[in-house]
Amino acid sequence: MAEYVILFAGPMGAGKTTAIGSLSEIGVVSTEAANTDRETVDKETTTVGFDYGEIDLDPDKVKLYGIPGQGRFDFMWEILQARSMGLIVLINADAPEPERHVFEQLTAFADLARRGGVVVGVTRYDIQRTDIGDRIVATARNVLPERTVPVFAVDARDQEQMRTLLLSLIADIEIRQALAVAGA
Ligand SMILES: Nc1nc2c(ncn2[C@@H]2O[C@H](COP(=O)(O)OP(=O)(O)OP(=O)(O)O)[C@@H](O)[C@H]2O)c(=O)[nH]1
Ligand SMILES: [Mg+2]
Repeated sequence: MAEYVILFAGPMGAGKTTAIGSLSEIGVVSTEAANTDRETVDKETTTVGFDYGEIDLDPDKVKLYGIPGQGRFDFMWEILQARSMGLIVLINADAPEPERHVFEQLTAFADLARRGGVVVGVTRYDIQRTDIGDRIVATARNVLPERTVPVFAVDARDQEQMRTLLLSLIADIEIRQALAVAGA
């Protein structure tokens, strides 16, 4: 049995809090406050501390942490990054320049992405279907040329889709651990 600590990062409104709510088997601990930046994302609340949830993927136990998308809370990022083994970057397809967010998030969490596993989930694709897939893949290759970064279109509200994303991340972490043990 292994215990994994997974970090959800991404811009405001990408669905980090929603995704942790979809996945968690315990009541999610979240720190939502009124959103005073309705111009960037028009939703009522935003995360100001972090989200926390847990899921058992027999035999493994997974701890899920979500951080705020608003940059001014970025002191939390370093603390949680150091504790994490895998990174899920969520990007909302309906944001302006979604690939810029991919660049910013993968650059901010490059240490974790290199040390652990990493996947990208593109959310809200049903709201705005664009040709951003290629641009997101190209941006991820630019930031992390030594890594293969899987990119999925997901709905953060959908438990099954979020499980698929999480399981692919855990497979990535396990493969890399096995390769490290084998000295590859
Ligand atoms: N239509 C649609 N809505 C989605 C999808 N994924 C997430 N959402 C919605 O988008 C919103 C995302 O909000 P949050 O989960 O608060 O986003 P967040 O990333 O935690 O944002 P901050 O904490 O403010 O950084 C919620 O209203 C979700 O229900 C999707 O694929 N399609
Ligand atoms: Mg949130």
